[in-house]
Amino acid sequence: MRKQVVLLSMFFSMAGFAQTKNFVPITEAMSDDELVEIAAKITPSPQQLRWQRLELTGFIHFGINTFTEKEWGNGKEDPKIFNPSELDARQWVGVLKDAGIKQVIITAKHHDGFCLWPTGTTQHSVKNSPWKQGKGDVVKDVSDACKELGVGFGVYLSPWDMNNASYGTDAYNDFFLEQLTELLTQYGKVDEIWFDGANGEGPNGKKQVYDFERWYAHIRKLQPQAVIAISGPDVRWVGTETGHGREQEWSVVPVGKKDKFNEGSQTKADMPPSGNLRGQVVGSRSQLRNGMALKWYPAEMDVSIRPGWFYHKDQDLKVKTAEYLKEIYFHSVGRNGVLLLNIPPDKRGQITDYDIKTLKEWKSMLDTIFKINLLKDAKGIVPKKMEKLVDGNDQTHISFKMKNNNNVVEMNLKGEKKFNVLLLQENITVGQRVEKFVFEYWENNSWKQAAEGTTIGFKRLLEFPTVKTSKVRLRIIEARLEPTIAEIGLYFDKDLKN
Ligand code: FUL
Repeated sequence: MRKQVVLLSMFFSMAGFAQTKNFVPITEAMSDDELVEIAAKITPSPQQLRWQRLELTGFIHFGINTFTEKEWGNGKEDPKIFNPSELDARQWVGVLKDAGIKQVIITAKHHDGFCLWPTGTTQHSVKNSPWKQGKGDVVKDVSDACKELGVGFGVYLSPWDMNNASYGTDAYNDFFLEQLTELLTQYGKVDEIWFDGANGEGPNGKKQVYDFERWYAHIRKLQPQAVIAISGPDVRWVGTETGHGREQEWSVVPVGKKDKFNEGSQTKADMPPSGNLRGQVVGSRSQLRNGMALKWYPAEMDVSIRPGWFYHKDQDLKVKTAEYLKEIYFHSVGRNGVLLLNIPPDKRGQITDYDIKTLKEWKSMLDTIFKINLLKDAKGIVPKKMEKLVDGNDQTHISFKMKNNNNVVEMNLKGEKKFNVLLLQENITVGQRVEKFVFEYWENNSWKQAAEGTTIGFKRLLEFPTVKTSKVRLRIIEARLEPTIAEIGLYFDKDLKN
């Protein structure tokens, strides 16, 4: 019996289930110190942790808008215009996978209400289009490709539906639940469900009060491993659609207080974030009291590789450059977030060579920068044993006791090295704790500052003017509780202009 208990608890701690607490209610009686400590001990759920570690996820916007070349339809489009000549979902997933993307989300239904799968809930779907004589299923093609290529699979299902006659009435919430049931039972494992925040009028001019709570419970029952994003409880919208996150990005934020910032479509979402989502900082010490609870609610940065979310021929020459995507990577993944990069297929149903070229260049740029960690063979001065910091494992760490001034990592590089990129990671299975740090190098018998920052979180990347030295140190200046540093890396980006 005892053995069983021990084995069980070992299993739970290995699987990351033990001590997982991603939500803690707070009261006014709690002191500031108590709040800070609570915030420092909140950790991601296993679903959130898996999602965070993906770093790069991809969006595919494809649907009726691809054929009208519009960003938003009106729900009155004739399904007959949906007719891709060479739709190849394997190409989509393959191109994204080659770019380093680990999970792909397809717009199963956008605001116009047209469904990319042959749903039984409405006639407004691929089954009434000429594509494959109405026998096609884009959602299946994408989920099959994801499974075949070992990429996560997700669906975007727009709550706003400009086509369905029941929109604006209670019946629509049932209709939507049915659509969810189909998507969550007919395509195997689903890793992410993405609910858009947009809530406009339906065909009868009415707005819908979404029954998010019921939908969430349904998803948890049918696909418990999935994260529910944006108008959902697991993943928070960073507040822009530019792909750039905040320099200070906290994964623990106050939630649950209705205020002017979450009026509208998200008010029904359970525990919406409190305070200004678009604000400079969300979740700093002074903001912890803004809600009814503190919650692990990490940020996602969504952006399209083109100006629009859907394909438009006249944007072929406006595909973002690899150089700009690199900046986005540093400002999303490198700012404690997950990047959701949209790559829209064209009318043929293929990702164009313009997008592919950029993606290839981007991937090769990042691979080149992060190929060699110059600290790999460094010798720890303080602490002497620094292997855990360079073992490539984000769940092994070295912890520091701030109170005893034990807040420094000092390392000797093997000879003089040249670098301009710093990578830091906290072990978020313990919590997010660092509030301020500096990174210094030894030159002319003194320490000089190369970079400084506030939060680290799952991953922090910083660029700075090239430095040449044989000794470096990281000093943690402020933290919510003993920081647990999981990884440190130094790299040289030859293309960095400084
Ligand atoms: C927005 C939508 O209105 C856009 O069309 C797009 O789907 C984007 C990802 O979310 O809110």
